[in-house]
Amino acid sequence: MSLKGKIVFITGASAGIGAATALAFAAEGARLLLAARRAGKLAEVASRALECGAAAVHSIGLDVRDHRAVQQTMDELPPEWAEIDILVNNAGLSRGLEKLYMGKVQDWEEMIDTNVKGLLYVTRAVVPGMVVRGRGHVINLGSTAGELTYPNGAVYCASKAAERAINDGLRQDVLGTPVRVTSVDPGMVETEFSMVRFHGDTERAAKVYKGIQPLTPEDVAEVIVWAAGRPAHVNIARVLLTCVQQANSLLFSRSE
Ligand code: NDP
Ligand code: 8X3
Repeated sequence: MSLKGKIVFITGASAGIGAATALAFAAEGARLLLAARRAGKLAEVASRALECGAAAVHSIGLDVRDHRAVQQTMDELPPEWAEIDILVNNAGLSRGLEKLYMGKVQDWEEMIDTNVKGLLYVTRAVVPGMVVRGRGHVINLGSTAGELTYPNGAVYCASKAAERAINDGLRQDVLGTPVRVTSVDPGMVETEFSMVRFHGDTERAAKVYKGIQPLTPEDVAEVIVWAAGRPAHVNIARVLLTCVQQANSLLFSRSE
């Protein structure tokens, strides 16, 4: 399916997988609706997307945790941007890596509010239009963490297990319409993810990728664009991808 001129809405487009996905859809000539909280970073991605071939870019400062802001932003989109073809529910984060019984409630709330409730708010605001128009594709970012819980990561893993359930539930609920629903579930990808998880502790973040050649954001973006480009009658339900040095959430082969 050609992605040229399609309206692609990407949350969390200011960095990492979201930014790479914006550039990958740009190369296909898509029209990009980009959202995140950091306007400066988003503006940089927007101008790179135009250089890469995006047909047009519209950037939105948005915190997906704010239900009212999400609904209002969607309700007030300029008419030429309102008919979203592809939604990439990518905005997400982890906070902290510690035993559940020692965890910080604020970290839990940030993860659940962003990864679960934020994803739901955006989905609720966008999918009804897809159903009415009789076309659309929702691509959610899951994780290996959603399949297999690892120690000290229970709440992040739970948020991605919830993503998995929501992805499967939505696919059942749009059955009978042409709307497609996909979960793209990567293992370790080197982005700002670990810096955010460790609240800016660069040394701790670097250790995560020690002795590993992790996935790049571009590896994941390629899969997202591939899923979106399948013929209209094909629904890719889920893609699980890791670097070759990772078998699952718990098992790695690190070089010295
Ligand atoms: P990054 O930290 O590099 O990027 C996260 C993006 O999400 C940023 O653009 C950030 O933008 C945005 N974001 C975070 N909170 C909010 C919010 N409340 N409202 C709007 N945007 C928000 O991480 P990744 O690219 O690695 O992560 C992207 C997705 O991929 C996440 O869902 C993550 O869970 C998932 N994932 C990541 C893996 C990894 O190893 N990196 C592996 C598997 C899945 P801003 O701060 O400007 O708002
Ligand atoms: C991100 C991958 O293993 O760091 O979802 O949780 S992991």
